[in-house]
Amino acid sequence: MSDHRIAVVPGDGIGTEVIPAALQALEVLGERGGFSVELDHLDWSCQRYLETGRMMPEDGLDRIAGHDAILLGAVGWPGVPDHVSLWGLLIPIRRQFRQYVNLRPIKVMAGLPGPLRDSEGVDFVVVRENVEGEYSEIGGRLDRGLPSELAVQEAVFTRAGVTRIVDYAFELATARGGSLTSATKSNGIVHTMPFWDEIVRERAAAYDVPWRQEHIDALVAKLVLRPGDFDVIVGSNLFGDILSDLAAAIAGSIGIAPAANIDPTREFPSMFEPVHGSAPDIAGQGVANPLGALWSASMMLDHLGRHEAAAALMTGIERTLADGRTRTPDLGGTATTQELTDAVLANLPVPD
Ligand code: GGG
Repeated sequence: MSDHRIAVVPGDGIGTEVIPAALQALEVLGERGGFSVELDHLDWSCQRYLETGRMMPEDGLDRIAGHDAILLGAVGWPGVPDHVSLWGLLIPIRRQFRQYVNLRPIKVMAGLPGPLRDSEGVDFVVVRENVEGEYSEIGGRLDRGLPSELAVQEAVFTRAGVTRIVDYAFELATARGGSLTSATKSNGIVHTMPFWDEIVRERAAAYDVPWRQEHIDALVAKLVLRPGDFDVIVGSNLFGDILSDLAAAIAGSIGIAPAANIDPTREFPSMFEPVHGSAPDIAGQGVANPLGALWSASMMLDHLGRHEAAAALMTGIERTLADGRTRTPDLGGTATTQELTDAVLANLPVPD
């Protein structure tokens, strides 16, 4: 019997190119660390949707509910509307498995300066609320195709949902010895955002953490001007998604950014995925950056209690970037996905 059972969903486009890199790393680290990983490969994707009308089988979630973790590549492909692919796969997994935290750390690493002037040493985490908020099925469209056509989309914020994500973010800021910034827009969005702000203020009283709130428009400007001022940023589903793409760009490329969709209760498997999407423009060329998938695999190892292996993989990534000789095109180089993966594995620290 294996130590860890992982559901592997490469998905679409470059997801199918970067997930093999993560699996290669898991194999090497398992051999070195004396643990075994059993992989269940699942073809859930837009291709499957085009063939069967479903992104995943009807009982898909039941099939993976007992796994220890899910490793996902990317979702989305031209010809399948993005809301169909997202709501047919990624969002049901996040919701059904109560993965209410989407943790998206970012660091400006030595050897990979970001596009901003003052970004050396930037190291912050976006804590994105992952199961409610602006991503909601409540709403509808009327008078399709008529001049009177209209669309209504409701956002859903619950006291329990906001409280638990805000608590998670304050606890993370406490553990990091840092600060918390809450992303809001309570000047324009007059019901849900003042509610969010009230709960942040209430929960702040329980922690000894410096904190502030920023309207999302001012926050993105400050992130560009002074990214070093931030430590933990907590935001709603939509704000957190936008902030984490910006964070990845500050660090040099969305290709390196990882994400962990976590059920902190551990009742259900958590899911680990690079932040980037399926990138149809470069898919099939073998040049996708595997670092986001590798960093996500490191977060998965940490979640599974394989802290040494997780740290070794991060060291491999950091050394490879610092060395600078092997870079995929998004990082300004000409290396392939396989060459960059091999470089990271060659840069793993020698085990004791
Ligand atoms: N690897 C993540 C991925 O494929 N993301 C596609 C996407 O559009 N995600 C939107 C979201 O995370 O809400």
